[in-house]
This record gives sequence, C-alpha cells and structure tokens, in this order.
Amino acid sequence: MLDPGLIAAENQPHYAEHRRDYEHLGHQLQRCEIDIEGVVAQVMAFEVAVPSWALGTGGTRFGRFAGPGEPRDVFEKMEDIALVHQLTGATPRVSLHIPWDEPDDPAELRQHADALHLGFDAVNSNTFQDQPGQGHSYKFGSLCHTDAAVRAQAVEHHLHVVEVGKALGSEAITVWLADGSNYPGQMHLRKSFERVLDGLRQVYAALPPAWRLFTEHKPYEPAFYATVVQDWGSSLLLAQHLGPQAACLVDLGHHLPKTNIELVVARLIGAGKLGGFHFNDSKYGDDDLTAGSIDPYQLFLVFNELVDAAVEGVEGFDPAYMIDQSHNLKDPIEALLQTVEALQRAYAQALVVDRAALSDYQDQNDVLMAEGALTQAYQTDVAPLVAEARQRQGGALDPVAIFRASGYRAAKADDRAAAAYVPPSSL
Ligand code: RM4
Ligand code: MN
Ligand code: MN
Repeated sequence: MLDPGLIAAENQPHYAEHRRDYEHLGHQLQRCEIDIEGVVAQVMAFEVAVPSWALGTGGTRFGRFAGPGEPRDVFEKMEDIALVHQLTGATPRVSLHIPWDEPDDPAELRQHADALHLGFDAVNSNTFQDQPGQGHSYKFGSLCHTDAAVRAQAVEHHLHVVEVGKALGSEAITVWLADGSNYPGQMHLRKSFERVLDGLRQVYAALPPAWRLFTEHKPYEPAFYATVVQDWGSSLLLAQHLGPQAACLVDLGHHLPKTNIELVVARLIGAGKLGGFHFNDSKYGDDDLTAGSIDPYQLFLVFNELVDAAVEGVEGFDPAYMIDQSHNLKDPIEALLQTVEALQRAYAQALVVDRAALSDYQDQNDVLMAEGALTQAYQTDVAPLVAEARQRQGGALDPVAIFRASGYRAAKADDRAAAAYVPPSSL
C-alpha cells in the first residue's frame, strides 16, 4: 500500500487544472439539465471485482514473457489488488480461480483479505484441465462426459469450490465449461447438454440460499467444432432450468466477431437472467485485452443497457461486475488501473444520456436524433468527472502516474526475487 500523502489530490501538480476541467464539465452538463454531482455519486458507487489470475503476466500457448516483481502466490496477488483498490477506490473484491489460487488455509487468506480491506467475489471452478493426482481425465469433457464417474468427479469439484467460497465469504460461483467437441459426430449434441444440466442441478442443490450460480457461455476454444454452452441461448436455458439462484454471465470476449453484445445484454435483462459480466475486449476471439481498448463504443452501448435497466428499476436487476483479462504485454497493475478507468468512463457516459429525449425520438422514429442522443453522451469527455469520483473515494487523480512514481514495482522486484511466479498451468 502507498503513503496516502502521495495520493492526496491536493498534492498533485495538476490539481488546479483538474478543478477547472471539472467545473467546465459541470457547466456543460448543466446545459443538458444533468447535475454533475449526481453522476459523480453514481460513479463513486461503481465496484468491480479483480480476478486473481490477472496479476501475473499472462501469456499464450506460444510463450510468456515474465515481468519483474510478479506476485508469487495468492497472498501477494491480494497485495497488488489492494493497491489497485487504493488507487481507484473501485476494486474491493477478488474473484478466485480454484485450484489456481486455492488457499491451503481459507481462514488465513480471509484474514489477509480483511487486513487489506478486501472481500471475495464469485469463485471460479476449473474442469478444463487435469490436476495432479486426479482420478479421471477431462480430455473428453467434464459435466458433459459420457462416463458417469467423470461427471461425478466434476460435480464433486464444483461442490468443493462452493465450500472454499463459503469459507472465504463469497456468495457466487461462476461455471465456465470447456466441454465440447472438435469434430462432427464426436459428441451427441443434445444429450451432452442434458448431462451438463443434470450436473449443474446437483451443484445448484448445494448452493447456500444467498448464493448465485453464473453460467458463462463461450462460442469456441478449446472446443473447435461444438461447445456445449456456446451461446447466450444455451446459457439462458441452463439458468432457467436451474432456478432463481442461477443467472447468465456475459464475458465480453466470448462472442463471435460483430455480435451485437448490447442486444444480448438487453435480452438477458428482459429475461431477468443477467447475472454479471467478465469485462475485457477483443478483436477476433477470446483475446482478454483491456476493456474498451478495441471497441469503446460497444462498451458504452453495453453500459447504456445497464443504466437503462437501472433507471427503469427492472425487478431483480443486480449484475455482478468482474474483470477477466490476461495482461501479456502491459504491467498487470497498470492494465487494471486503465481497465477500471475505461469501465467508469463508459458508465459515466451512459449516465449522461438524455433518456427522456432518447425515448421521445424512438417513439417518433426520429432515427438521426435518437442515435445522436447516444453519440452526444459518448462524445462527452467525462474524464474530469471520473477523476473527481475516484479522488473522492480516496483514490488517485492519475492512478498510473502515481503508480509509476511510487516505485512499487521496483520494490516488489527486489522483495519477490526469491521465488518465481508460477503461472496457471494453461499457459
Ligand atoms: C475462460 C473463461 C473463464 C476464465 C477462464 C480462465 O475463457 O473466460 O471465465 O475463468 O477462461
Ligand atoms: Mn471469462
Ligand atoms: Mn475467456
């Protein structure tokens, strides 16, 4: 954690300029009858969970280029997440991957989290790899497998993940299944789905009452021909069959190029089954790039649907926000600081949409003005508002600048020299 004096807004060289920019934006928004203070308050309340697997440098199946001072275990990953939270005021929870970051002693990790003022968000299961000592292989699937013993082992793993989550204070499990096939004929398309549903029913039955179960779809990879939970329709079927505690998770990178993701989001909200997000961005596939780096307009349009549902007070609308990224080239802490800013920016832009005007234009079929209501908000430079919200939350006006000036990474490169970071075995 950094010295609060280093972060304090009034100690920053550009503080006076920031105040002027913020006031100017306030006047600009006032002309559209938007109160900047109300928007700031909502941005301040925005929270997003950080995945434990995003703190080490990522990689691809072709290689991984390690950075200095990577966290060597989940305790050190939590330290880095606490720093992201200190600088942004927006990341108070961690989403753990089991077994990649499974603690030997969950109570000890929970204490560590308490000391860092962090909590735990959804826990993530992993039946896409075989673990050492495991009785059965997932080579041909887990919950969809033709062999009941493999399916039972996969159910058992999920029950274990729920137990770990309970000990940590999580209240949700995210299930992403790699299950699928590479060739036509390899897998019975209908029956494999039935088997997955049957397994998830057993997991669902073990959920504590306050818990939610998120089903996460993905079109392909590692299965290249047919993935069992390949699209939002399959995910919705699962969530609807399972019951009220189940809902769908939308990973922004899990769509084929040009898919209208905001429409997917709108459908799931309409069905009362939007459980949450894995934020990231992509150009071609599940690239896990920084949110908003490739298509910031799409990110805005997704947030526009979220704000629309919140303003309308859609019943049961309460999505969980999580990041799911792999930082192969950027410093992971810097990439996360940038991600939080991109999310808050898209959210703030969605908050300044003139919804009454938009609704009128839609009713009148005034295409140009309806589109303009969105682009006007999207083109508003909300950066001063986001910075103001961040510093009122105790965060930094310019998180990356403070991080770079702090020497944190260099200090960790010394402290953490003794043992190397062990990347997830998928890399
Ligand atoms: C998957 C999916 C899951 C994530 C794994 C590592 O593609 O996005 O959410 O846990 O990758
Ligand atoms: Mn994901
Ligand atoms: Mn993914």
